[in-house]
Amino acid sequence: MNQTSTANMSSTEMWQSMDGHHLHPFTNPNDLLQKPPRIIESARGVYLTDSEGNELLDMMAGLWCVNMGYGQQDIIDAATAQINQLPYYNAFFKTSTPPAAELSALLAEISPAHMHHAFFTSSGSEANDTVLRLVWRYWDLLGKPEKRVVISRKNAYHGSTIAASSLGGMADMHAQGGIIPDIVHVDEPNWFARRCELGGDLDREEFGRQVAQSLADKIEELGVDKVAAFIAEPIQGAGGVIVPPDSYWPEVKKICRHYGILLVADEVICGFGRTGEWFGTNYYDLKPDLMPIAKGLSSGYLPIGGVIVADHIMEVLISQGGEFNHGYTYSGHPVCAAVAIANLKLMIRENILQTVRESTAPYLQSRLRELGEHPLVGEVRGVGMFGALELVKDKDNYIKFHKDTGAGIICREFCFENNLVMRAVGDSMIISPPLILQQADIDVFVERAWKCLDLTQKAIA
Ligand code: PXG
Repeated sequence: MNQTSTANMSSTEMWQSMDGHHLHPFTNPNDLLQKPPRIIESARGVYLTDSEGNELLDMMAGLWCVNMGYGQQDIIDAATAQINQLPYYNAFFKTSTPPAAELSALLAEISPAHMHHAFFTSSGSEANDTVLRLVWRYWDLLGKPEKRVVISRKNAYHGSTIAASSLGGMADMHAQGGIIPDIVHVDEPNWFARRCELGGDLDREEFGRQVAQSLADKIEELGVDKVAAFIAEPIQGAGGVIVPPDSYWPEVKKICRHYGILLVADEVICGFGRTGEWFGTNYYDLKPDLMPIAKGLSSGYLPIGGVIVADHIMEVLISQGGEFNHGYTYSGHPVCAAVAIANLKLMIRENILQTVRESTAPYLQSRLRELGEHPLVGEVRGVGMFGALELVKDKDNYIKFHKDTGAGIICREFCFENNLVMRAVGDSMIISPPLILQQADIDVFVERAWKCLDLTQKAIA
């Protein structure tokens, strides 16, 4: 296939022709036969450059990960130095490497006060596979092997391996891959969606308490002796930037405590500054038992993830003895770890969390709310450097578009054409930009976004 000569092709056509051999993630291959992908060739700061020379404002930080932006020389230098020094060695069989050691110590410093250990993986999906093994191992060691069930939420995203996608609550993924046993799902705290279903008033905080209660009800239904853990993203990312009502997390925290089940806070997106804190867990004061991490840990420069483990779990692993039969070739990969260290040190040196909290996020959130005045936008959601604009048919009466309208996808395409990267989740237009975004970039974003909302409105009128 695609044996076409590349002699008279532009560089864009040449890459696109070669890309015909590439099976893309989460993509209908047929769509790419109709319209080949845009080729991204380089990037600096918060802007991407495609093969035609267009400069796109990247309001998604790649895929929720390039938190410190593109082209950070310190991170590039750290990778270069480490690949020269020691490109690979493992952490199995009682060995370690300086970067793996230093990164675990650095993470212990910035993690919540009761967490001092990290297991390393190459991705968030592997981190969540690790979570499942740790949860089961923990209860096993405590002599309660029947505590197996992990409760998650509908529309959660925890990754794409079989275990991670089972933990996730994406119906489309379950339809293709099935779901492994001992994982069940409860409702998500999606106030706007519920309000639209009801077509009217719904008290936000009361709704938050009700959804939290559905977790308690599920534990009672299953029997607490069967339930091992509850896993959730502090703020759902891929599900559509679902910011829970303020009442939700305090109730959930109480329920987990009351029933003595582990709380797993998936920090793959929320971690490393997205809320203006190191972790979403700090933002909501969750005190979790396990925290899967990835993405912003290295600002996406190299693949690395992990699980941060609470002290009381480590104590059980240590005191009960025995090998933890789990690990990946690249657990604690020295070059990836060196990149993560450089990224975290850069975040600390640039005081990025404080800048986000005190200046960038307040400005972003206030300008985002201006976009809420557009007739197509039924709800604006956002916290810190997270945002979502919910496109609706009738904002006064909370009526959504029919799903076949494809309002979100239409808007996303207009954004691309107008040099703006926003992600569409259904009809939610999502942003999760690099933390280094400047006010001038936010102004560019608002101007382009308003234009694309206008174009979308005209296209579907
Ligand atoms: N947990 C959460 C909360 C995530 O968002 C993962 C785990 C899995 O991480 P890896 O590194 O295995 O991909 C994620 C990943 C999207 C999108 O379209 C979101 C993610 C990945 C790919 C696409 O929004 N999140």
